[in-house]
Amino acid sequence: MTISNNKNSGVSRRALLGTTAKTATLAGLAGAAGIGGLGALTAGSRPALAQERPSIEVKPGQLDEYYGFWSSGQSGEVRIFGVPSMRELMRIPVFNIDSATGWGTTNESRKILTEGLLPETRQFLADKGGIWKNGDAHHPHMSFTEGRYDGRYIFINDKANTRVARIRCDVMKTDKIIEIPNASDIHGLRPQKFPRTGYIFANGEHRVPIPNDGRDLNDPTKYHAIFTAVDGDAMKVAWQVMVDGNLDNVDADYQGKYAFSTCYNSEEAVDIAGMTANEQDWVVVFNIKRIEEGLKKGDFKEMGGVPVFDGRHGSPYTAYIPISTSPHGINTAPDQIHVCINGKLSPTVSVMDVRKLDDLFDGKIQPRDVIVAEPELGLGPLHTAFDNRGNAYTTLFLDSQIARWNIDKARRAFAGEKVDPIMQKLDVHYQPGHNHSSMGETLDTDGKWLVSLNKFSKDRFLNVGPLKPENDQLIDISDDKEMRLVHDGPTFAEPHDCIIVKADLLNPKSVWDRDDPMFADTVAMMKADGVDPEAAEHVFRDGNKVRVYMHSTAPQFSLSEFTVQEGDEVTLVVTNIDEVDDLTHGLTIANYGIAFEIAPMQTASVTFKADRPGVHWYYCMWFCHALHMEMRGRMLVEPKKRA
Ligand code: K7E
Ligand code: CUA
Repeated sequence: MTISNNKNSGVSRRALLGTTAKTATLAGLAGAAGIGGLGALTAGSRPALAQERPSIEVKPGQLDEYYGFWSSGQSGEVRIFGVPSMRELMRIPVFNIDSATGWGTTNESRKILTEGLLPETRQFLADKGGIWKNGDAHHPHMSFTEGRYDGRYIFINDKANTRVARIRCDVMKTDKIIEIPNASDIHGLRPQKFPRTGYIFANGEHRVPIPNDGRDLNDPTKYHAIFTAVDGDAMKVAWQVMVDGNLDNVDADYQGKYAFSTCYNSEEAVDIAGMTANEQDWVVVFNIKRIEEGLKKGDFKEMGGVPVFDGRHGSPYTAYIPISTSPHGINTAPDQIHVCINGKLSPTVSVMDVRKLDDLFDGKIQPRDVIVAEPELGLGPLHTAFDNRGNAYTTLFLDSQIARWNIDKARRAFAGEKVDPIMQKLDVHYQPGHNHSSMGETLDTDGKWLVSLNKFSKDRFLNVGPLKPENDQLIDISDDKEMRLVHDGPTFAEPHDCIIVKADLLNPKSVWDRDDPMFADTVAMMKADGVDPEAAEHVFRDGNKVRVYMHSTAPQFSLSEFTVQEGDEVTLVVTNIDEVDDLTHGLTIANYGIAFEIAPMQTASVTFKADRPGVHWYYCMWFCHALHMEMRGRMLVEPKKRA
């Protein structure tokens, strides 16, 4: 835990006055153990604040108040954190390959990784193991019902291989991944907030020819960027819109009428100089109701098997609002009115009033009329978060600061009143990208915590070589007078974004249901073979196809050996019949590249070619019992008779 308060050395007078008596009492009670659980944070220097601000210390045996869902950029996974302790609790493999859980190895995960691929991608991957091995996951967001998190799913983008994934929050596992046709490189992603999710809005960032099959290679005027609405229940593309420029980030309103994306490269250039030549780019607004009507009327072109609307300038389905060149993040405030468009190359945040969008689409006002504030905050504004008191928190990438500002004051200043919307700037370390406040993208925003996801950690941690961790800093925003930096949290490559969700909204299972869809196919196969998962052992041969069934119960696999012939195609199915919280087994087959998790009451399977004769021990790799080392058996692979 690091204490750093650069800009905030002063203890507020109110805090001091208000808590001295309580502090004395509590100090007496807690004795040497520290005051009110904040001993570590205040380190004796600022005991007076301990009573007023929320505690970041979560003592051994205590639970965090919030789940944090962190993306992991080029690591391709999602990580679950506890907030405010900032402890990493779990990793959810999504687009990556995972050695511990067998994601990418098991039949169940490979089905999820392959079923949503486009035919041309499947063909491309045919001689490369059949699945992508990397992803670039930026934007994790939970499903909504009427503007509130509903605990069903987390959705996340893959910029590297143009995919959208869904994670089931009841088991914290990825259950669907689809590749998006026509688009290239899904970046911005947000769920519809109202009436429910509903749509997942996903921005294809880079412009490419459609189809991208070798035509128009060097004719950028024929490249296009594609906005996609995914049906988040079916995990299928509902519709797409072709736009001008590049698409960057996206958000939706609280009314269910509009989605909006930041666009850069209105020049439609292919190099940096060209992309930043214009003074202005834009936000493109998508009129969901009109698009749905257009869908009924058939006012679209079918491309790549999905309906695509022409949303370029002049389209009835979109509106283009000029913004200073290369805006980046876009964030809807929980006041349900204001949308903050972060300037990036401009020191400003442009604030749009969503109530004006109907008039814009009806031609009653001009595009810039929807902008109601444009505070100048500092250099490199990238993303904005919100509290429950009308304040906004904008990351300043170049200034390495968070600017806290008041939306109402920014509106009044824009209207000509002499008022400064900026309340405080807090140094962060260093170069923040996203920030996120507790429940801050929902109607339940609570104004307690803010996480600043900083791209550089430089000198904040022990030196670990040329590649440094990022630094996710926790900031207490509960007091309007003073934001306080309370914790440095190193992370591996590279969380771009996170959400912070009240823990009581989620209640994941500790033991799998036997009828879970995740392994339903495998259980159906088992049934067809007449296998009872509780039974000890079964080996079925069908020509050179062999199906081996066993179960695990600490500290044994029900099969201590099985024999196959070199060249057999072996499907190994393991069911963990330990119906005990936290009693996960795993199965590794030595020198076969096979390892996977089998959590309580889960069935997992793997299919492989037994093309390596010899004795191959399979062993449990999840430490489960005093006799865990003995939890193993032999796969005997008989060599082919050689001439
Ligand atoms: Cu700003 Cu991909 Cu959300 Cu990174 S994006 S920071
Ligand atoms: Cu089962 Cu270790």
